[in-house]
Amino acid sequence: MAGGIIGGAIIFTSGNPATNNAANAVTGESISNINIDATGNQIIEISAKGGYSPRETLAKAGVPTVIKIRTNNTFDCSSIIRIPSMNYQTALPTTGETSINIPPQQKGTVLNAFCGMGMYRFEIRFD
Ligand SMILES: [Cu+2]
Repeated sequence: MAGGIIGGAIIFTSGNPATNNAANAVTGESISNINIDATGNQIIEISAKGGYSPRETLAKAGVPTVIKIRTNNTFDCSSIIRIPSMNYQTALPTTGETSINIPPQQKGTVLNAFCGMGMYRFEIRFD
């Protein structure tokens, strides 16, 4: 038997694995953490556990946006989210989903979010 996936690891062949624009090495499909819901909201999914993933998201400017943050047995400080430019801070549930509504952003805006202590972060670029 040649090749295959060992231990279920996904290896990215191109791009920065921290971004939402990486390609799946097996299927070649692009992986995106953005969906548009029935009402036209842009939904951005971020997971929080020992940091945030993906750390960089390229999103659409000018549309109402919801950041959905998923926790799953998250006991570290990434369970506290701060978005200083929006004066936003919240404590996420240990396991669950938290939605943060973001008004339409201007092209070029970069939204930075941090953990409670400021050591983990993620950013969303609106273009
Ligand atoms: Cu922290």
